[in-house]
Amino acid sequence: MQYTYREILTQTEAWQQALEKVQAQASSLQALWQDRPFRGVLFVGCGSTYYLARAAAAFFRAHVGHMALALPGGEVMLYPDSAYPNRVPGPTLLVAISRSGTTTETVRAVEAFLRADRGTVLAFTNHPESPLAQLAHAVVSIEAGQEQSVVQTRSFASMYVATTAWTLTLAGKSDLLQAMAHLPAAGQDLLARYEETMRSLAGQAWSLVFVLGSDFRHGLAQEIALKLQETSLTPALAYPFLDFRHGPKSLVEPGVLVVGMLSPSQQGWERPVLHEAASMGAHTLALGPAGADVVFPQAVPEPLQGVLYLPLLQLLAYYRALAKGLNPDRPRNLTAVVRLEGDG
Ligand code: F1P
Repeated sequence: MQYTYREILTQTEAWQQALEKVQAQASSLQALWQDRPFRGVLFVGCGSTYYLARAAAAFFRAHVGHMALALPGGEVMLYPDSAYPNRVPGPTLLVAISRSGTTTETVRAVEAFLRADRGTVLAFTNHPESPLAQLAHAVVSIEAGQEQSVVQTRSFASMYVATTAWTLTLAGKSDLLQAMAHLPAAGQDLLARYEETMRSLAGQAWSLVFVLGSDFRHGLAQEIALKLQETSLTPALAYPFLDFRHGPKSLVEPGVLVVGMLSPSQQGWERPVLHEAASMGAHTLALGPAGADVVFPQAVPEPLQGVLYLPLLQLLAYYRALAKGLNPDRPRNLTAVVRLEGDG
């Protein structure tokens, strides 16, 4: 046992490789984007990598300034006409995200997209020899993100860093790109400073965990909720901060934990949501700006902070599993890859 733990603790090495890989491919990735007048950008993944796709699509909209959608692989496989409408003139860029590069829905969605000649496929994966990598026009593969754990930890973070660096490369934001070099050290520093905080928080029997995050952080919040579900069998739900008030807060009571992935720029709106949850009896954990329970290095600009939320909240799920006598390396009912029958 313990490979999940080791993979969480060493993930900043995979972040570093993600940065190096994107940098090495920068000119070809820019050429791929400039090569065709893409009318649509569609991010696709399954489970964890669907949530990554949602976070990456929001970040892409904000920094490249182009509309972008994220959908689960199964939806694109079954409903292509609503995924990439055939009356939208012009090619679509399909960004396929998959740790294994083998998940049936993602691979079949890409195959159908290519058969219909609807555009270009860019893959982000940890396995360069995978079926997805063979199908794509271009591949960013972060082998250092490969893992033995069934649930995604360093793989997810490595691909998230890669999509972030790719987006900033297309956007020509070299200042932010250069600042990404500080992320691995910042991640290691946070793990050293706050692992114990996560372990003690995980010792409490939470009946339900809310993970709140907005903009690109919402996809990351959904991923953390999934980590808590998969790893520790804890009921967990993710919402954008302000939407939490529109119904979900009715579930708040003592024994509920509310995790807030605060944004420096909008914390003035977000912190009151946490205060309101606390007034209803919830325990809260705030991450990010100065004054939060977990404080990020202020030197890391807000757009780059997304990956910094992951290691500690992955540890929260990991330690919650241990506290419940579960084995994080063998999550109930799960396999590392979902292969559908008749899938070759
Ligand atoms: C995605 C997946 C997720 C699941 C778990 C294991 O596979 O199966 O659906 O939540 O994290 O990975 P992949 O397409 O990213 O390999």
